[in-house]
Amino acid sequence: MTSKNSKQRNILLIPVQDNLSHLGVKYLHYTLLQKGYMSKQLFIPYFNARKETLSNSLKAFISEINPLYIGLSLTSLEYHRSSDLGQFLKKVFPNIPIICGGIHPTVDPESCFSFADYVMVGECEYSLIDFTEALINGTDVKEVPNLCYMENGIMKQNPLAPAIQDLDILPVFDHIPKLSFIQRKDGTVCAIDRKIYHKEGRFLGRMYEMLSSRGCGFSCSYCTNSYLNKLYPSNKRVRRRSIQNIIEELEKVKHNDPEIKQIVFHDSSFLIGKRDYFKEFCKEYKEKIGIPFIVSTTPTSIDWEKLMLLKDAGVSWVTMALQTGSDLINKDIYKRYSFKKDFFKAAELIKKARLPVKSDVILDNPFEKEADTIETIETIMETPKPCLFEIFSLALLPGTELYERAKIECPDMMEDCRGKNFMKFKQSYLNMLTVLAVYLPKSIMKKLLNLYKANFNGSGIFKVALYLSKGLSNLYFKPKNLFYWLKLTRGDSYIDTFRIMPLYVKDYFTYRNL
Ligand code: B12
Ligand code: SF4
Repeated sequence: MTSKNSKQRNILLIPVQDNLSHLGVKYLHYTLLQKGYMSKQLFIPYFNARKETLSNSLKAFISEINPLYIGLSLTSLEYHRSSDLGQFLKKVFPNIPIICGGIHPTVDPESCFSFADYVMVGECEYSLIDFTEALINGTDVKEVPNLCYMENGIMKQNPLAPAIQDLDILPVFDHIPKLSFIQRKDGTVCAIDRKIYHKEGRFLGRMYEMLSSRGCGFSCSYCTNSYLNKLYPSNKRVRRRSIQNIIEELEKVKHNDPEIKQIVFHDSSFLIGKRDYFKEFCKEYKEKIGIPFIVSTTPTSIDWEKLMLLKDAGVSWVTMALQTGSDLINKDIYKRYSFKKDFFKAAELIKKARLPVKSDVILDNPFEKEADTIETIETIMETPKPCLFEIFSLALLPGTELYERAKIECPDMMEDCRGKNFMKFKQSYLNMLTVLAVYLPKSIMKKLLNLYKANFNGSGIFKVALYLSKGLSNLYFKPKNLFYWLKLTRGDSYIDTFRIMPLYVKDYFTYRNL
């Protein structure tokens, strides 16, 4: 049994990303606090091991709190940053154990032992409590579920604890997270209060990001959800929180920061599920929260009734990914059973509801032929404007079905996804055309595409036309599209559009995504 006093040792959790939007660590931090442990969360958006001012103040902060252990959380994107941080911490604080977790350690635990003493896979709210208790009590951590450790140079992996089925048992959050700190650009580390959160958080700290469920109804071959579905085969695909539990969190959040302008539900497939649940959710949300909100889903789960319920409750937009305009790639390569016709049907309904289309596309797929990418471009051209597509470069993530397939079928096209910038796609003519299709009128795009088809290797005329169109798009069509897109998210009101704009401008230029 852990005594009350021994619980007073600090624990330090660091999400190794360049912003303050981390839900997984928030869950760990709040669960530790709920159980009476002294967890502290530290954000390090500007961390750079080579900058002395940054590392010295980090050293001073960690020495002062002298944590029992340091927990790092990372996606594959943050692998190199985490490795730099972990090695720096090991050098300065050789006696403080480092444990890491998150989606990258879950899919590729072994790769994290170069900078961590322990790795945890899967959902870890309760296994991290077990780990903490074992450290405090001096018992063997090697019994802790989900834990991986090294023994004689070989990685040992303990059995997984079952994933949490009743999400309502988890603590509800605050908008300005409790006992949380940030290392600012000048190196100083300070506690996060509302003023600092509004300066440093994404969207001027005026958006509240949350999850109303875990999991996804789909199992696309490139996505780590396909890996998680295999890791937890007996899980329900989508585990939902009760409506009361979601509303309780949002009421607390609204009270905590009355300046919140937008709620973002990061659920992978918000609209999959029973219709009655949505009816009830939209009614309660409208009555008790009433702040504009954003959801994501797959095109196949959008219908008129659900859209109307969402619109009435104040939805700003519904993100629904296209990924590729090629049905063949969706079906055979991505195992994503949402096709072009589903996308267009949903896009038309969204247009009819006077909401803007927001979608995602994946480029740089080694399995895609030129004709497939052209289909994507043509699908974007046909999408009702104003629309917004976020364009990502495919990362072959370890553990996913597509990764395993690519290893066999196109080994020379494999690249290390650790540290890969998902937002940076290859600079090919077709990729450039894909981006232009989002903003340029169909008539101009048709001419460009015809020129491309006629002059495969990019003739002089094609290049001139392409770069002129790019200039025109950047100077006129893109800003116009973005403005009218934003206006539709605000019920077509100019006043509300100008009011919300400052939230997006800084973020758009910093992170290049919404
Ligand atoms: C919500 C979400 C976002 C949100 C918030 C992200 C965040 N950092 O919280 C936003 C929109 C900002 C976002 C952005 C992006 N995301 Co995202 N996102 C998700 C999503 C849908 C859910 C994540 C989540 O909150 N899950 C619920 C929590 C509870 O789970 P969790 O974070 O995994 O944490 C648990 C465990 O991992 C573990 N754990 C976590 N940290 C630690 C630390 C320690 C010490 C321990 C012991 C345990 C532990 O315990 C936690 C509690 O159970 C996932 C899909 C997925 N299945 O995870 C993708 C996912 C994480 N995103 C992904 C990507 C690629 C991105 C983007 C690059 C854009 C894009 N292409 O989607 C950007 C940039 C990310 C960034 N680092 O800033 C990938 C990452 C793949 C990879 N291997 O790196 C995922 C897995 C989706 C996918 N495509 O497969 N994302
Ligand atoms: S629909 Fe999205 S979140 Fe769900 S498995 Fe496919 S890519 Fe992943």
